[in-house]
Amino acid sequence: MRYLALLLPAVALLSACSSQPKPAPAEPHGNPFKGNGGFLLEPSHSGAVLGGDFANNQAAEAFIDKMVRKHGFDRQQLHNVLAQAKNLDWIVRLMDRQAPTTTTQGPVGPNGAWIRYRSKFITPDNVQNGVAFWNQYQDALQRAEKTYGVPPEIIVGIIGVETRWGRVMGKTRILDALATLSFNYPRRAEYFSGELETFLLMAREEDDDPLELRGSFAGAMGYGQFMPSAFKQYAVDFNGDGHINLWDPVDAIGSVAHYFQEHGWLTNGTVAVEANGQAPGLESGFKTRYTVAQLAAAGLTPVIPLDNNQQVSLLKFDMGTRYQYWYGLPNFYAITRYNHSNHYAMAVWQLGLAVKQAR
Ligand SMILES: [Ca+2]
Repeated sequence: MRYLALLLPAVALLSACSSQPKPAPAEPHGNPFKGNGGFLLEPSHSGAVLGGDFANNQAAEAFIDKMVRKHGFDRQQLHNVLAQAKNLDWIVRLMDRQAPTTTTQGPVGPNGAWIRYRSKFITPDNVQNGVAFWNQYQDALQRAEKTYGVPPEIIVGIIGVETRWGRVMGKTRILDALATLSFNYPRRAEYFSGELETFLLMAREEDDDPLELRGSFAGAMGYGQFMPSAFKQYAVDFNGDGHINLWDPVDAIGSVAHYFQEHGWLTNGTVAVEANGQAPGLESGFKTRYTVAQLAAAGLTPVIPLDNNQQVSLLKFDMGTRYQYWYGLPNFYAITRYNHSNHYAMAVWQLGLAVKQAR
């Protein structure tokens, strides 16, 4: 259905112009891509120049050309929308600060890095807020587990770490964020212009006003902070109202669960198992692969038995005075598909478990 819908908009726009006797009534927050009595002009007949912050920006012009050619967007409407997009220099500065460098070697630990990270998320207030969310959306969480095989604690953990269950979903206009990163940030322009393309398609399909949607400075949206590409691939209409709305908690619950199902979540599998012992000489992280026997030879034993032939990753968490080692199982890796970070994945899981235990 989704793929079919993506192929149809050009046809839908044409038929909207030719078959409707009257223009659609104006809505107070109308979608600028729909209605308003606009003409679908041949590209060669629309010569208006892009104004606003991205005027004379060649990447923006090329993007508009592509959207007209590939997806049948109305050039004038795209000009109208993108002329209202703001170039936000602070986003470029933030992205540069987060850019990977080749000298990421941190200070010699242990210095408590994991304790500090965990304490941002696993707090009594946060756990209580998670309990309230779980109780309120219990039915949707159970239905998501039944449909996708992903348990409530993982969905609750993700939405908690991402947005504190909808409290912090971002206030940046998505259009401004994605236009800035597409047209004025060459290092990631290819990725972000793909996201902007998908974002505008989403707005058209879902009848959202692209000038109104807000989220993170990188363009992540809603309860689960989906990028537009994640919306396209994994978001679902889980409350059955005919629209996929990332700002609707029930749609977000189904979409997060679907994301995990598609990223290899193993139903009823655990996430990680703590180890007794220390293995300072071994490389660690979610990308590492060891057999349980290899780790036993290095001096680690699991606190609960693991299949000896199982492939695991070795996880190492800085507890301040020592390192805590864990066997990372496939479901730990699945959580890192949401955000490629050992700390992130462990915090999601432990927050979800803390909320579960507090219910
Ligand atoms: Ca929905």
